[in-house]
Amino acid sequence: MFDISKIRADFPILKRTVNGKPLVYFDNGATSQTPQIVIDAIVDYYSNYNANIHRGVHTLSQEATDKYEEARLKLQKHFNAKKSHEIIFTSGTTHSINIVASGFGSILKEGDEVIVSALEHHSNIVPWQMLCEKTGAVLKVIPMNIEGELLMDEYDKLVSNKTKVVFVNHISNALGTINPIKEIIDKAHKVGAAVLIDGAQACPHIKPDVQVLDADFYVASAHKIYGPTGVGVLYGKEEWLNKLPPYQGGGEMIKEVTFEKTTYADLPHKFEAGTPNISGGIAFGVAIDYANSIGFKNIQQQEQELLAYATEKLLEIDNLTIYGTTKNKTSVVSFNIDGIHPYDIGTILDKLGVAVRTGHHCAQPIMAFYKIPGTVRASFAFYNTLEEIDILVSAVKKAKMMLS
Ligand code: 7TS
Repeated sequence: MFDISKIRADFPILKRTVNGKPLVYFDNGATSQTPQIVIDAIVDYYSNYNANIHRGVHTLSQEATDKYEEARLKLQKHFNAKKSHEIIFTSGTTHSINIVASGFGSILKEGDEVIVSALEHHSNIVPWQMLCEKTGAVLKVIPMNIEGELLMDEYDKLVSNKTKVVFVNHISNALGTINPIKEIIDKAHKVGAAVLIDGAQACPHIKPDVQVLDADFYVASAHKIYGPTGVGVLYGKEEWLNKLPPYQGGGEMIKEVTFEKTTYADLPHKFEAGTPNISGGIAFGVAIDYANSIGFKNIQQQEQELLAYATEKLLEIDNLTIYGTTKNKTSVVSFNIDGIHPYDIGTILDKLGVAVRTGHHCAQPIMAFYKIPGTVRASFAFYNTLEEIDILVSAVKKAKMMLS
């Protein structure tokens, strides 16, 4: 049973007030909130077994190593990776994408093509542009329509034998669109191209199965999946991870070092140079356990109810436009009111205790498509309620009155 008051009690931050009002946290797309059980895992690590991993013979180091590797196994199971060494701990989605994009620097040749979508976060654009500058590869873009959907007919025209890698998000952060990634992957594979899926916005809502998807790379950040900041995951098929060169050199990623030549460690360590975010990795595993204990079906059901209600109520406000109107979307409502800057609405909402994100959401090409500077984005999680949406709607009405 989905008991919302019990669930909300898991998140201590939801009890706080902001500007004298109860916090209404609708910025889950930027970072989700953290349940007590995840906070406890971090405190437990620093209180009881803080030590470096993979090196000590002493008890604390072994305990820390065991817990960290246990977290890797939890992620392997969650994403359904074939092998645990296909799970690389990173500092987050941005880091994961940079590892892959930079690795393709040794594979791409001048004139090769790479394909991105119009719906990407800057994290999944800029590293690839840097790669194109370095290699002479050409960046092609799958365009979008006014609903915020990718034009798959156009994608069909872009994919060719020149295509070497395709990188798209599973879900758009600015609009909430769920992209047809299975179709994108299958079509790319027909021409032998690799596919990276940016799952940063998907993983809070969906349990991805990397084997069913047949994704070559799938990346995400713990802090959007009820875990801590500073830790993320790069799933990569073994064959691809073996093909890519290491991203960073340093301790723990080597087999043998001499001044003449260094040989690299096997997976996953080849991509995990230096001391990682140990407590973060362990807490990531706990967060994944927590999300699974709620159940992704329950998460989606609650969020879809919130999305439908918020969409209906916000559209009752005159001169309010919602961007991202596809039926196939997650719990994100990105909107503007004619003649009012999103930042001004966000500032008034904050005075009323409602946290939203305003601006271009690190997706400037989407804003350019709609010819707007940005939007107000309310992004909901399963611990949000219909009552909170009523508070948002009346706060937006108040802001509109004050700013018109
Ligand atoms: N990709 C997508 C689709 C994202 O939404 C984000 C962060 C990133 C990559 C980068 O993740 P990071 O953890 O490495 O920073 N998105 C947002 C957002 O929508 N608001 O703040 C951060």
